Amino acid sequence: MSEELTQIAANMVAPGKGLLAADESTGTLEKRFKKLGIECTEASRLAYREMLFTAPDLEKYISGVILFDETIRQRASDGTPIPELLARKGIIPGIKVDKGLVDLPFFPGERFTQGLDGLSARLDEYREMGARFTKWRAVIAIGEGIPTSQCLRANADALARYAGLCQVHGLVPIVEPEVLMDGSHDIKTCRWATEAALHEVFDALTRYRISFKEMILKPNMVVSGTDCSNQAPPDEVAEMTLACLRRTVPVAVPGIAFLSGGQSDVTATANLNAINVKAKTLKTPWTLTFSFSRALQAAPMSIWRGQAENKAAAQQALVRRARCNGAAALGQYDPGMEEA
Ligand code: 5MM
Repeated sequence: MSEELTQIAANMVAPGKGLLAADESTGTLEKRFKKLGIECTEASRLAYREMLFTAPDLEKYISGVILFDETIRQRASDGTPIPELLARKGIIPGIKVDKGLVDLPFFPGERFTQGLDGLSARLDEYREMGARFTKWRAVIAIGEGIPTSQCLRANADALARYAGLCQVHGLVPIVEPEVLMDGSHDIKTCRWATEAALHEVFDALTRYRISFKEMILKPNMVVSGTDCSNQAPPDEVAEMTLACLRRTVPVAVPGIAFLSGGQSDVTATANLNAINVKAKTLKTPWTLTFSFSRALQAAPMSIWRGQAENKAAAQQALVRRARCNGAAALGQYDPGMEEA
């Protein structure tokens, strides 16, 4: 089992490839559809996701797709189960297994992730359906007096217990501690919070005896807060992000796949590229790639708008973003690729 998981983790971060996060819960997808006037029904969610997954050449740049519970149970219009449709293209099916966020009592503004109860049985079911990796997202907010050590520890412990269950059930865990961009804080504050979060996460993973070579880390990039008047350029994002990772992430972790966190799609690509350019000079040990949701889907979703006649153009937009991010994962992105 261990060798199989090590191989799956390596394939998830194959050179020039990354992950498509399509695991929006129904409420999140509904909000995104609503902004574009797209009706949100079980059928429209399936049509949208089938459009994404059947995009020609997607497999050249996308190693795996993170699915939502509803989607992994659905069938494409030709009757093929969605996980099988992906596997036939050489894309590894994955599944989000957390059950969302709840307020942390007595800690205003902080939340923790639920979903450990009954997880063992769900993991067996998902593996049977074809999933080979999983994802659990913890959310850390920056604000006055937060994050607190209690919030960091509660979330890190849950991530570690989730990761252990996945590894014994034959699934590679993606460990996602997301420090949110929301706020007017500067990049140094994000660096501090991200370093504290990652330190706590790897402390918990060590205490719970998690195998580092059988997991993928999905962190935020270290960036300026959304409302900060001084937005750090890609060079500074790369410097701060790598400084933070080098102080916290063990060499045995095979890959780091960043979330986009609300950055624009082109900004996320430029930052990922700068990170990889700098990583080469520092000879960092991990593959540094993407596991984007919004930064891959914003363009195709706004083109598709629920209309079958927009499918081909939406798929082209998705594959363009995937190609640009695949290049950025190698440190070979050029803004000219946006026009190609
Ligand atoms: C797709 O969004 C995922 C969470 O969805 P819910 O909040 O609806 O459960 C999320 O975990 C996502 O995978 C990551 O945050 C990466 O997405 P971005 O948009 O930050 O790249």
